[in-house]
Amino acid sequence: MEKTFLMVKPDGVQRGLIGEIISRFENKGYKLVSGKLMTVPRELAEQHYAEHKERPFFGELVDFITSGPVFAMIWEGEDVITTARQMMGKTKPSEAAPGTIRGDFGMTVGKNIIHGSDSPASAEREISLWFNKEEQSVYEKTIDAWVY
Ligand code: 3AN
Repeated sequence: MEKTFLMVKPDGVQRGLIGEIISRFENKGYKLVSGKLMTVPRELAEQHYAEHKERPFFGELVDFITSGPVFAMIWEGEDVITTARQMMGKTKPSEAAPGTIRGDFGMTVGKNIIHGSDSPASAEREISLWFNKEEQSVYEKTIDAWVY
């Protein structure tokens, strides 16, 4: 079964949106495999956003993600990588459709509430960057028989 890495960013944590965001993915039928509230070390933030190293907003991005606790998560389910991105909405909240997380709660591109892996390769990379092997262990969820 496919897994993805999702993270409630510091703005989402401060605004009390962790529960709302978890509910959306739980209600859809996905399984929360792991989750932790943590302050992000600068080195981890730089590794996480390595692909944006040359972008003008890289420093701002790292400053923001290390500015307060985030809620890092692993979610599992059929096509969860693509579907979670759809549920998050476009990067720019002004382009994110109503009904999506960014469409409903986001106001700026910098503070856009949530991060989600954008491909199977980045999901694999980000899950192993943020969680050790023990934290990645999956459990049975009986409701799955009614979801699939
Ligand atoms: P997404 O998070 O939707 O995958 P990316 O990968 O294009 O978007 O950008 C990574 C992060 O960089 C975004 N979540 C956003 O917070 C930030 N970002 C993107 N563009 C800008 C920008 N022009 N100014 C400031 N931050 C930006």
